[in-house]
Amino acid sequence: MYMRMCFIWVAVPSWGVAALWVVSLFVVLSCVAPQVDESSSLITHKADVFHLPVTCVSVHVQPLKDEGKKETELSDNEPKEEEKLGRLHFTLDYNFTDNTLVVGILQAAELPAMDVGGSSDPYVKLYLLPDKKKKFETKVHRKTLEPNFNETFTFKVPYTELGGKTLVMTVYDFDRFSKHDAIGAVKIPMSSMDFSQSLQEWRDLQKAEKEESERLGDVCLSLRYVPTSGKLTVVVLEAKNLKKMDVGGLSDPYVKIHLMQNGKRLKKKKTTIKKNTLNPYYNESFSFEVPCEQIEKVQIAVTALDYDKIGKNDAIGKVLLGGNSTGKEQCHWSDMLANPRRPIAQWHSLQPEDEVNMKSPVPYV
Ligand SMILES: *[C@@H]1O[C@H](CO)[C@@H](O)[C@H](O)[C@H]1NC(C)=O
Ligand SMILES: *[C@@H]1O[C@H](CO)[C@@H](O)[C@H](O)[C@H]1NC(C)=O
Ligand SMILES: *[C@@H]1O[C@H](CO)[C@@H](O)[C@H](O)[C@H]1NC(C)=O
Ligand SMILES: *[C@@H]1O[C@H](CO)[C@@H](O)[C@H](O)[C@H]1NC(C)=O
Ligand SMILES: [Ca+2]
Repeated sequence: MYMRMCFIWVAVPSWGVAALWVVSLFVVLSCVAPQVDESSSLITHKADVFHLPVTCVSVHVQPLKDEGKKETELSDNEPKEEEKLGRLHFTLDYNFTDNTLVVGILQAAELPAMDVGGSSDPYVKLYLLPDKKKKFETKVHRKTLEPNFNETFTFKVPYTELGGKTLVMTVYDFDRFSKHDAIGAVKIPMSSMDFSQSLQEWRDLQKAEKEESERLGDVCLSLRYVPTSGKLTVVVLEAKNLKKMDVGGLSDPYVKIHLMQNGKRLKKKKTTIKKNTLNPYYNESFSFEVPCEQIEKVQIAVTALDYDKIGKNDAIGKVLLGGNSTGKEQCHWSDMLANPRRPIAQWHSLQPEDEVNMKSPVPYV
C-alpha cells in the first residue's frame, strides 16, 4: 500500500483533486491514524475520518497545486492585520572564548494547526544568513502546538563577522507526503544585538519566505525493520524532479545505498541505471543484516548519482537516515523502529552531498 501510494503521488497530475482526496484518505487511514494511539477507540477513528474532507484538501492537496495560484490569491487580498502564527522562545549568546554563536531553541507556543485533527508536527530550522549551507534542525515534535524543543546549536563565526549576519529560525510543520509547510520565522540581524549579556526572549513568528535552496530532487524510500531476524529492508521506490546533470540531455540516474556505522561504510548496494530521465521509477529492494542491538548505531546513506560513460559519476544529492539524522529523516527512521515489520514509505528532499557528509557524526571516509 505504501509503495502504491508513493507511485500515485507522482503519477497524479494536478487536476486529480478527487484522486488526491483518496490519497489523503489513504495517508491518514494507513499512516497517521495508527500512530496516534494504537489503543484509541473506533469512535475516535471514525471522528477523524469524518472531518477529513474539510481539512485534508487544504493540508495535503495544496502543496501539489500550482504554487503561483496560491500567491496570487494572497496578493489579491487587501493588506490585513498580521495573522497569528505563534511565538518562539529562544536564547542567544556569543561565546568569546571559542567564537561561537550559541542559539537555544526552547519552545514554541500558540502555533497554528496545519494538520487534520487540529494539530501540527513542528520542528525548527536555523540558518545564519547569508550562509545557507550551514543549517541546523531540531527534532520533530509530533502532534503538538506547544512543542518543548530544548535544543542548543552553535555557529562558529568570528565576532568581527557577526555584524553582517542574520539569524533565521523557521518553524515548519512536518509532513510525510508533501513538502513541509513553513509556519513562520523569527529573523534577527546580528547587528541589532548586544552580546555583553545573554538574551532570552519570546518573539512572534512572522510569515516565512520561501526557502530558495537549490532543488536537487526528491527520492521516495520505504524502510522496514524486522527485529527478530535483524533484517533492514530499504526499497528505493522512485525519484522525481532530479537536477539535470548533463548538458544537452537528461540524466541517467541510479541510487546508491550505504550502510554506515561511525561514518564508516559497511555495505554498499545500488539500483539499476535508468536512462535519460529525471523521474526514474525503480521499485528495487535491498536488505541488510542489522542485529537488534546494532540498529540504533547504524545509518543509511542514500545517494542519487548520474551515470556517465566517461569520467566520474556525479552525485546529484544525498540523504542520511538513522539515529543521528535530523528533521524528516530522523522522523522516518524512528517511525520505522516504532512499527516493526511494517514498510514505511516517505519522500525525502535530496541535499548537496558535501553538506550531508558534514553532518555525519565522524569525518566521512
Ligand atoms: C564558551 O565555550 C567554552 C569552550 O566550549 C566553555 O568552556 C565556556 O564555558 C563557554 N562560555 C560560556 C560563557 O558559555
Ligand atoms: C532542557 O534540557 C536540559 C539539559 O538537557 C535539562 O536539564 C532541562 O531540564 C530541560 N528543560 C526542559 C524544560 O525540558
Ligand atoms: C514493486 O516490487 C514488488 C516486489 O518486486 C512488487 O510486488 C510490486 O508489485 C511492485 N510495485 C509496483 C507498483 O510496481
Ligand atoms: C550518534 O552520535 C553519537 C555521538 O556523537 C555517536 O556516539 C553515535 O555513534 C552516533 N550514532 C550513529 C548511528 O552514528
Ligand atoms: Ca504535519
